[in-house]
Amino acid sequence: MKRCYIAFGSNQDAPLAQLQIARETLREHADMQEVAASSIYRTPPWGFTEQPDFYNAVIAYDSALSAQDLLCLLQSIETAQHRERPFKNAPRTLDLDILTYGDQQEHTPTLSLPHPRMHERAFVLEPLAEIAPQLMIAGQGIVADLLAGLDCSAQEKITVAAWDNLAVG
Ligand code: PH2
Ligand code: MG
Ligand code: MG
Repeated sequence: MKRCYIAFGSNQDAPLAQLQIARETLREHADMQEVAASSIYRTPPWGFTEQPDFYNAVIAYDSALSAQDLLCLLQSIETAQHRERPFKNAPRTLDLDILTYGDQQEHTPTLSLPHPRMHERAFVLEPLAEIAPQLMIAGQGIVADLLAGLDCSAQEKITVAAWDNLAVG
């Protein structure tokens, strides 16, 4: 089993429900064991800014899949939830990104580990720091230290009963 951290994001078509459905799909998968879930945060769009606020969270899993098979699984969940890719950083029903996969480092056209931009994104690091503040990001540093250099003032941790009450497991 490998410990991995997956970033969840949505800003289209009932984002909170999109995150919840994706989480429940992964909880039902035989090769994925949920270990810890962050709260959900409402975050301003980064990159292409003319779009609605996002809802972001990070969940830790122990996975029996290879990183490549995990990527395929996440893409199949995105597709099932009607993810479209009209342009870079476009609004999306669901984005599931592998942040880290054990201590694996790889850079191929389809998969980069650790995620190459995670260390500069408050919408990733604030939820990640809730569940893994001491996680070391290869080549970048410790999550809590990376977060300390970022402005999180426009992000808001929100209360979502269906999400917060789902016991880990
Ligand atoms: N994802 C992006 C681009 N911009 N901004 C926020 N706030 N949250 C995201 O998940 C996000 C983004 C590309 O994956
Ligand atoms: Mg992304
Ligand atoms: Mg993605």
